[in-house]
Amino acid sequence: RQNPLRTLFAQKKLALNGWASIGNSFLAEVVADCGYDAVTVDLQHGLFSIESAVPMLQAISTTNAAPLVRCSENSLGEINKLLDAGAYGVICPLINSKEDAERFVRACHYSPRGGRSYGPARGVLYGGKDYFEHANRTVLTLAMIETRQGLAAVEDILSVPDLDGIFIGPSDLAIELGLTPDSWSDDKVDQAIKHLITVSHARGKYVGIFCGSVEMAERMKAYGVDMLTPGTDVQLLRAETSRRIGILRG
Ligand code: 3PY
Ligand code: MG
Repeated sequence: RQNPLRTLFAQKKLALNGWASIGNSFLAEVVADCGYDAVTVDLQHGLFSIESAVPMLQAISTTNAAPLVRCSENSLGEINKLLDAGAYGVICPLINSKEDAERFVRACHYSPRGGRSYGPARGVLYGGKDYFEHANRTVLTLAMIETRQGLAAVEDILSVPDLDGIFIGPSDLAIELGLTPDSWSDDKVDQAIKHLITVSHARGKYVGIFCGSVEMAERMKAYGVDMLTPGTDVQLLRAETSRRIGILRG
């Protein structure tokens, strides 16, 4: 099975990525069924672990959305398990250097491109019997740039051949720039984001970004990012629930 995100990226079409941060398969299925092109199971800030991530990936794979994960850290063991569970792409938080990026992409690829160990338990169910033949070119690798160190080292990070692109974390980036985590519209953050998009696209690498508001998502669409996340499941649930309660109490 091909990675539908790679097809969209090749066609230069914007991919919309849902964010599953509640450790429940039904919730992940609902998010994926909303019409996203991909859904990311978030093991970094989602309050759950691999045992919950597996049924979430199963749920997402009942839809056409590409199943992605954000690993909790740059760890071969965890990344291997998540790929074995059928993830078709990995977003790795806090990539600060070329060495971090190399370590990350090595975990995502079989030899000779990397050091991924063989045992794709569910990967073959989702990816097909020929999983091993195509896994190295199917799995998408996105390094999160969300620190001052990462921002400064982005050209080096982008020089890693097997890295498909970056995923910008605007909240951590804002904190690192001395601002509050919701300062997505601040000029300093905006300038950093524009710079990251320009240098990545100049090197033919993809750019994904997390957006804390619809306004930000529209701005990022106009900036030409390849993939955007319009909020987490929790944020969207809260926003619409609060809106309805507001109307009814109003
Ligand atoms: C950030 O904004 O720092 C993120 O990691 C978004 O997911
Ligand atoms: Mg972050």
